[in-house]
Amino acid sequence: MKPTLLVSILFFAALIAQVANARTVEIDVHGMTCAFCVDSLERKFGKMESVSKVEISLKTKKVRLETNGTLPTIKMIKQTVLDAGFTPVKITVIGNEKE
Ligand SMILES: [Cu+2]
Repeated sequence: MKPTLLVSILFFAALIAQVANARTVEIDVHGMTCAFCVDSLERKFGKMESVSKVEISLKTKKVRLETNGTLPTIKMIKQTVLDAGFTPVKITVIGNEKE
């Protein structure tokens, strides 16, 4: 087997493993009232390496995170919301989390 082929097989295996670990976490946040609230949360979650996407709706008061693995943990998410000055009311994991 050519080394380049082996590398690409390994690459795809890693990619598939990552996709398999992908999950969406939805957080109902109490206390978000304006664009600045949204901005501060967006920034905090955006800084996290394992978070690939942050979507925040001021209308529904929901934060939706797309993550590449099992991080951040529910505990970390809760703490991040609390640190930003809001209350995480409910956290829902959509996807295949094995925690
Ligand atoms: Cu605000």
